[in-house]
Amino acid sequence: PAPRTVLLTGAAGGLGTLMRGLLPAYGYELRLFDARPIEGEPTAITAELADTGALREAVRGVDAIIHLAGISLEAPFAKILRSNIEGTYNLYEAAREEGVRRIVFASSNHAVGFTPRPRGEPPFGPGELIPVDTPRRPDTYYGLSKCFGEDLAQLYWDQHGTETVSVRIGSCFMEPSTVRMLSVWMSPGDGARLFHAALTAEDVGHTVVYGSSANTRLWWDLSSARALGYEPRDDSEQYAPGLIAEQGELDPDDPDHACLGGHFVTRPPMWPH
Ligand code: NAI
Ligand code: 15L
Repeated sequence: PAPRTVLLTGAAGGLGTLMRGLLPAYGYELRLFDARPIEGEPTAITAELADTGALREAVRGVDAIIHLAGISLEAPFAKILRSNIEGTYNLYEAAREEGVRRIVFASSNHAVGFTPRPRGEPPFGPGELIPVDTPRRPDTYYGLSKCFGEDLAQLYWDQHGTETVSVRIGSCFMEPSTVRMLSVWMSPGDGARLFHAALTAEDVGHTVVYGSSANTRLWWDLSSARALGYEPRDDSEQYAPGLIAEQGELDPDDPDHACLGGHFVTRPPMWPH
């Protein structure tokens, strides 16, 4: 049966807030979890991923989990270790103990951020798009923690039969705000479509997908996402003229623009907290 009650970790964050708005229309009842309280949501669980007791209670009785909680930018290793590595382990353990079968894990393009991006004129053909099985090349400790999450998901599938769809999200914001984002943008509507597909597709085992819209300037292969039933409806191209007029085309010889991870490979943005 399709999952109905879904735990959304990281529910107070940017993506969590977008998904709180969009996923209920698919029939999901969301249980919310975040270290930060959420205004207007008195039933949300306010706890750290380090609080294994709270986590175990939070996952009890849900049909599936969308795991967004974590540090979403670069940070000192000790912080990444606690929130993203140990935190994700704690979540998987809680899910195993409570018998939750399916997790959708918010991985990131930064797990493969040092991969050179396709060069030349878009749209890029099948031989040029970055496949999901390209070798991991994390661009930060942050990206490294997403590699860990993907490997943890594989272990929990092989060892315990816990299913995961790891979504290597590009940039999910209301609108693309940089020329790079024209290639990696995932509209919020497509994000909800992809999470819904990841929650409902059958026999996913551990599946890795890229998370983006069907952008004209797309850099990666969406076929594993489409195989889940995902049909993206959006394309960032309408924003291209304005952004290119403002910022110029990407120069592939500029180290800031040479790789999938963009400026994360040169000047990683730091988590402010
Ligand atoms: P965000 O930084 O806005 O939200 C993350 C949330 O996680 C915050 O509300 C924070 O309080 C919570 N959190 C952090 N550490 C925690 C801990 N130890 N225990 C409990 N809660 C904790 O990030 P955003 O943009 O909403 O991203 C959500 C997830 O998706 C993150 O895992 C991020 O790495 C991933 N992602 C997001 C992308 C995007 O375009 N928004 C792109 C690629 C990946
Ligand atoms: C990420 O992984 C970050 O969480 C998000 O804030 C964006 O910076 C995104 O990648 C990106 O690559 O644009």
